[in-house]
Amino acid sequence: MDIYGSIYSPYTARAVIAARYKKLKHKLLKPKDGHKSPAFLKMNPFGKMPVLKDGGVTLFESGVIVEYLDAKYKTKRLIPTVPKAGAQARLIAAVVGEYLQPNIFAIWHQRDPAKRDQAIVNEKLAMLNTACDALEKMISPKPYATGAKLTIADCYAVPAFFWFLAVMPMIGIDKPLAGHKKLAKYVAAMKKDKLMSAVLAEMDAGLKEILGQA
Ligand SMILES: N[C@@H](CCC(=O)N[C@@H](CS)C(=O)NCC(=O)O)C(=O)O
Repeated sequence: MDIYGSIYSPYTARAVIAARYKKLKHKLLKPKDGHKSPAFLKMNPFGKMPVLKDGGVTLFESGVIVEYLDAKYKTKRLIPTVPKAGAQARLIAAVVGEYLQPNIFAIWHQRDPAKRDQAIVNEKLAMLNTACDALEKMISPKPYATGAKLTIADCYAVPAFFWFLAVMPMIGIDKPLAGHKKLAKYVAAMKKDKLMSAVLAEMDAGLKEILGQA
């Protein structure tokens, strides 16, 4: 199967983590003529990464891709089949996807001090704080977000916290998880995890490249 995208994208990283965890043979490809080319727009009319091609199946939207992979390739489930555990994992993923990731990117767009709108930054910081407070209560870093096994929650949370830790210093917040001990413990554990540490290193290299620091 092919995943089109770049791993620095937290959305692409969700799909890549899912595929790697399940040991699915796949290639991560950059769209040949960019993600706004007619060929790419045929796969995703919104021109966004990731896109998955699995035989005759073409999908976009990272959450849909992760769920598809889990439903089709049932070994190493990402969404626990027990309803309560499945809901807990999905809920963490939903909070990250709805309340953490978008606000991190909103602040990323304010990273240039010369163009910064501090009112937007303050508003988004407050929303991020609420999201972190919620996740602090939901995550059990043992070592994964819901316990001993990697789930969909980690597919979402690990890339999001990578971006969180990268972006907050850009607005002068050097220890963004100082007030959230469980989240800090989770992030530290994920940095030591074999699969996740490789993804994090690749995301870091990708981010440095887009920032021109590579
Ligand atoms: N809801 C989409 C969001 C995908 C998304 O926003 N991807 C970004 C990369 S981080 C992208 O491709 N942006 C390019 C653009 O909007 O032109 C998903 O979950 O897959």
